[in-house]
Amino acid sequence: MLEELAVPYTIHKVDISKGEQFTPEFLAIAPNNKIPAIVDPEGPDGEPISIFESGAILTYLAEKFGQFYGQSWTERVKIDEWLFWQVGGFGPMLGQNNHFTVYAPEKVPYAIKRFQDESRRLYTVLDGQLRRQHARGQDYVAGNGYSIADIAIFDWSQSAERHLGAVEGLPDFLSWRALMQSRPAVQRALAL
Ligand SMILES: N[C@@H](CCC(=O)N[C@@H](CS)C(=O)NCC(=O)O)C(=O)O
Repeated sequence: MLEELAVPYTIHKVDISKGEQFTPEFLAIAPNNKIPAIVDPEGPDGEPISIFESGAILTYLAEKFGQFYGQSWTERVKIDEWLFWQVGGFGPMLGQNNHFTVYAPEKVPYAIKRFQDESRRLYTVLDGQLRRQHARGQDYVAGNGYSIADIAIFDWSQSAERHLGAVEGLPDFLSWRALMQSRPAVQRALAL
């Protein structure tokens, strides 16, 4: 999002494998001890503001800079649907998929199947939405252009092969992901 906006920013690495998300300094801005979080020294009314939760960060930046959040109330509602879908479903379910298939010290077949099935369902829902968007001449997930919904969904989708095994039967998803990967700002961000 920051690369797309072309605004200046400084990255502070928080190494969650070393527990740095539990330091008092980080908890002061992110009480849920999860990345990402930001501090904007020029927040509302010129005062600094800290923000945690990726959806809140994206809507804040979209509103502050007036970009990637549609042109009408209706369009914003459509973008919100897919932004909330990501933060409430896609992200958490793929996270649980990763946890039980990759990190869990004990292999629990029920949990692995549960979250792999749910991942497949969510990717299929996303593929269907993109098919509807493509049918109305739109390349992106929601509304009438590139938005914070695409930005939110893209990062997890980079690991679709790991979540699903084989990415097959999702043609509209794959063409959208390739389009996202071709964006210069996305390439710059990934290179970081
Ligand atoms: N709902 C949060 C989820 C963020 C999240 O899951 N962050 C993970 C890394 S991808 C994390 O910081 N985990 C550290 C921990 O759980 O202690 C958001 O969208 O910002």
